[in-house]
Amino acid sequence: MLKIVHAADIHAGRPASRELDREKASIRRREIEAGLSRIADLCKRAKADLLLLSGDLFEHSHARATWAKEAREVFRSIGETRVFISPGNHDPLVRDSLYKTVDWPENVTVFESDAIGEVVLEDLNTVVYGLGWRTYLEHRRLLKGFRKAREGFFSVLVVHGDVVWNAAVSDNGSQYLPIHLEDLEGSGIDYAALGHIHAPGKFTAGEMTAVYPGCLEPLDFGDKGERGVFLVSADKREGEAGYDVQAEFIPMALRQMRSEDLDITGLDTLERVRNAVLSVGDRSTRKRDLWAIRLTGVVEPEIVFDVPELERMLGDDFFFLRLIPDYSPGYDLKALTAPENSSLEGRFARHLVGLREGLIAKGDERSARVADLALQYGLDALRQGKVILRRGR
Ligand SMILES: [Mn+2]
Repeated sequence: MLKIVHAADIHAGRPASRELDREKASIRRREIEAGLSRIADLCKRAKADLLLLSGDLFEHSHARATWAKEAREVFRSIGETRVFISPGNHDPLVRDSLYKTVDWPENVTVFESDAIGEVVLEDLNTVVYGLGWRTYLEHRRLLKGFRKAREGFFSVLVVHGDVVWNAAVSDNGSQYLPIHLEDLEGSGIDYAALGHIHAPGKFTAGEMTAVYPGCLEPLDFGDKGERGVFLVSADKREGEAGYDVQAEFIPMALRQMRSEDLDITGLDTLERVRNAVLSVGDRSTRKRDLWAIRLTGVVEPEIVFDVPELERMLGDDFFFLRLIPDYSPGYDLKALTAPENSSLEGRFARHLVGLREGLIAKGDERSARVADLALQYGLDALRQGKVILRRGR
């Protein structure tokens, strides 16, 4: 049985979000850089024959030469595992690429051409095909018409690219090496080791199994959920052509990105909001993960929470916390819009509520939302002499 560890999009060197303070940014950067050695540990434990790295291993403009030296030693430490790297859009084979300036160990193959190359591994009855990016954008459909050159081997393709799902409808002109499903289906490949999409996913096209392992560590707040690598095994089918391919997702990320809504209706002090925020998740995930918490609900109009201060108060409880105010002021619209209310506030509220309802009736949700905000800001201005921004940052 052939054993493969397949990873992509490590993005070593990537600077952490500017929102992180210096200490945490450097922790995070180090964690992302060290991802490769955790993958190597898995290769040793699983006795992997192959390690496939499908691009964006590092960021050309940010990766340190010292990281590349560490990476070289990590690869050397898994001498039993053959490593295949297909550079992507963040680590293309430009002139001063670390792929060219570092003396990589013998077990490492970097696909340096943007034409598909092949490496035949007779002892494993396997052929590995792959290609590398040479520029930061690649609009060419480089796999178009590709067909494996050899029969009778287990065939693997390593490539960083963008599967275009609706190619039959329109080729949307991806700038990230568009791959049409027919390019994979017609290739005769058994396993396509893809990279570029940061969420893990697996699909089949004909007899072929294709996997996007996703990024190793979440890199942006959009990268929610587990992140990791795929452990793949391939077995020749008894007495017939083809292989049974199993691809299992192995979570490996040290931290997760989390988003939650928190209803703070009725809370009237910073301390109470602080305690409510501390009811989200559990102690260990708060300490470990990067959180974005949206404060929703209805709050007394006079109350404005100092969100940066709140984040400071909670700084030790979360690895990282971003609070997004999105609550509404609890103006008593029923009393304000009552016909007998002849105050300026009353007339203003009746006008805006009427406007808003008209817009809702027309199905114009967006303008209705603007009218609602105008109502809140107007009432703030009339009652408190200032406009209060409760939303967004
Ligand atoms: Mn990437």
